[in-house]
Amino acid sequence: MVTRLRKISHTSQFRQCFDSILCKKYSTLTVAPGKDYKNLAAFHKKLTGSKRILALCGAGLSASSGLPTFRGAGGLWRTRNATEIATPEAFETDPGLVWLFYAYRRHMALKATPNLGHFALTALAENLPGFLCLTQNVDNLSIRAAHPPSQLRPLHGSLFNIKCSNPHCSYTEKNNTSDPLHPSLALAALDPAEDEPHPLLDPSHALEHMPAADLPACPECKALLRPDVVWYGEPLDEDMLTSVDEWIDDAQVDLVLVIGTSAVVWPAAGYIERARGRKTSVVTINPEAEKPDNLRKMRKRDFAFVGDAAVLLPQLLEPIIGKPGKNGTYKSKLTSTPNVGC
Ligand code: BJW
Ligand code: ZN
Repeated sequence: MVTRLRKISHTSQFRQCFDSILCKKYSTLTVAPGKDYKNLAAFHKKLTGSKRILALCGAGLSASSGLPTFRGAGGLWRTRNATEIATPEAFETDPGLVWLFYAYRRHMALKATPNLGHFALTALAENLPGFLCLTQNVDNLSIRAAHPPSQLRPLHGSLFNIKCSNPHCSYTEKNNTSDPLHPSLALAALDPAEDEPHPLLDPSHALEHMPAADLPACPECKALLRPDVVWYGEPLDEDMLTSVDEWIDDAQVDLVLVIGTSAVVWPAAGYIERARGRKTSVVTINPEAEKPDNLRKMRKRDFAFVGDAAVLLPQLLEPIIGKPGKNGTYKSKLTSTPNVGC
């Protein structure tokens, strides 16, 4: 029965891929944005009339916390594209390199702090029970900004969850924030002197090949451990996708916030159009929001705001969440909690 359900659900993930291809094919048929597409007052009017809001967040939300994005500037790690390393194939070929990449990102995420964009979304969740936030980010910054877990779906997993790479072994660790995670990954947890590049980011600093036997191993079956994140070609968590589908189907979604994401990765990107009803507005919050590709996808009710999500979100959401306090957060209950797992 479970296998059958999984098959159906995998089929639905594949169907979303086909939908994306159709969407691209017919995207030239969509209409241009309306004249008010960057009008803050018009957006505030839509926002305050919204009961159900869905957000899709990406790496740009954490950019002003100092964490690099995946694509475009900042998407290079040593000489490789980050998107090439985040794959099962890369892990099979060179697990040591992939582990160093993740160990470095764990270190950077632990050093980073949530920004006003994360806190503004937390405040929106606290003020609006009909708000659901889908994040593609694995840095735990939304959790650390005290975003209520019941209103957050970390679609691509977490840097701080570990699992066994053996598909027949169910070993997992939640919220493991050890840094370094393992002695073999100590280089990733190093803090170089100011003005000096991190040795891992300096391509002229050669990396010794790390034999698999030196890497973190499963205490139960001795296979390699791996980060519990979703790589290309891997299915997203079934139960989480079901809960998102159910939430979307429950009632009309009034507003979709597309925050700091290139929205090219599926099934995440599919939720933007999946949630669109006759009266839904989609608002893009991104330094590239006015690029022709985005404007072409927009409909009359949609909005686009160009800039840093950490600056824009507090302004855009102000009618619901108010202004941040002196310490930059909203109300006293919002505190950064570095070691809370998801
Ligand atoms: C700012 C800013 C500031 C900068 N403020 N903004 C063809 C069609 C459709 C789908 C497919 C297809 N071929 C293959 C697929 C499927 C594939 C896919 O989508 N590929 C596309 C690339 C085409 N998808 C998958 O494989 C998914 N699985 C799947 O489909 O399973 C099906 C299945 C069923 C049954 C059995 C088996 C399988 C899995 C996708 C997993 C993605 N994984 C990664 C790595 C996660 C772990 C990690 O973090 O290391 O997720 S890849 C990477 O991309 C990561 C991100 O979460 C994700 C999205 O990136 P994001 O966040 O949008 O970042 P960027 O860099 O792209 O954009 C940043 C944006 O911020 C930019 O726009 C900037 O302008 C902006 N910005 N500063 C606001 N201050
Ligand atoms: Zn195992």
